[in-house]
Amino acid sequence: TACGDSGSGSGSGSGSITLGFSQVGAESGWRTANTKSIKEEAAAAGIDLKFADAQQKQENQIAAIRSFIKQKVDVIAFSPVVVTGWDAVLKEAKAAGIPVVLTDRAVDSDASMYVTFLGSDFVEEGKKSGQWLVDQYKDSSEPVNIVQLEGTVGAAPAIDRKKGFEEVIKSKPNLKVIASQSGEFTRAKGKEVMQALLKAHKDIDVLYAHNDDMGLGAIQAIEEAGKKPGEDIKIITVDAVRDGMQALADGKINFIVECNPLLGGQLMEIVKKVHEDQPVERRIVTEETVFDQEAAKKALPSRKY
Ligand code: GYE
Repeated sequence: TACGDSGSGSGSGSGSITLGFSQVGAESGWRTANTKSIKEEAAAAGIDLKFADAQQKQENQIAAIRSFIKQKVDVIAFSPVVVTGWDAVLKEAKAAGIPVVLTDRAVDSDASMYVTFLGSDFVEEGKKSGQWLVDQYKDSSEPVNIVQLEGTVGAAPAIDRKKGFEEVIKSKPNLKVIASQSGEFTRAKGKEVMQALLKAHKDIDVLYAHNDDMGLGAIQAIEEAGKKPGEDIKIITVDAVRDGMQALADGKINFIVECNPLLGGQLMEIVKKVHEDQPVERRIVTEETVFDQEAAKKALPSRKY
C-alpha cells in the first residue's frame, strides 16, 4: 500500500480508498451531469465516496474540506467555486498528508498545493465562441452589439471564457460587447439579467452566455419580449448539455462550445494512482468539440446528458 505523503489516511478500514469530494452545487445541467458521473464512477471503481454539495458557497467548501481532513480520508478532490482564497485550507490538507486533486475549475494557489488539475481549457472555449462570431460577420463592418452573460463572479470558467472570447473578437472592431453581467450560471438569473438587458438596450444583435442554462433562461426573456431567439438575437453558449442541444437543434441557439462534465472516470483513475503513490500528469485537459445547428440534430439522439 501507499506510504509517505499520500498514504496517511485511515480509509474505510476495508482496504478501499476513501475520497472526499466537495462539489460546487447543483446550479446547472452541466453540474448535475458532473455529479452523476462522479458518483457512478466512484461506485464502479469501488471507491468509498464522501460527497458534499456546497450550494455555490466557498465557505461551505472550506468547511467540507476541513471535515474530510478530520475524517482522515485518503484523497480530497474538489471543484473550487471561485479561484481565490484556498491557500489556508490547502495548507491544512498538505500538513495532514492528504493529497488534493482539483477537478473542473482552477485555483490561484501555488501548484505545489495540489497533485493535479483535471478539467477543460476555458480560455480555449471562449476563443472558440469568439471565432464563430468573427466567422459569422467576416464580410460585414456594420456594428454588432453583443451582450454577455457571465458565470459565477470569480469562477475560473467565467474569467477565462470572457477572456478568450474578448481576445478573439477584438480582431474585428465592429464586434462590440455593449453589456456584460453575471447570471451566476443559473437559468433563473440568466432570465432575470436578460430581461433587464433587453429593457436597457433596444439593439442587441448577439448574446454570448457562459453556459447553456443562462442561455436557456435568456431565451425565455427574449421570447417574452416578442423577439425570436436565434434569429433576431443570435445566441452562443457553452456546455452542450441536452437542453442546450435541443434548443440548438430547434434553431433558438446558434452555436454551442462543448464542455465535458463526464470527469468521473478520469478522476477515479487519478485517485487510485495518487493513493498508490504513482506519478500523475500535473494538468489533464478534457477533449471537447463544438456544435452548430446541424451537428446538434445529429448528436442529440445519442447525447448522454
Ligand atoms: O460550464 C457551468 C457550471 O465549471 C465548467 O460550471 C463548469 C461550469 C459549467 O455551472 O454550467
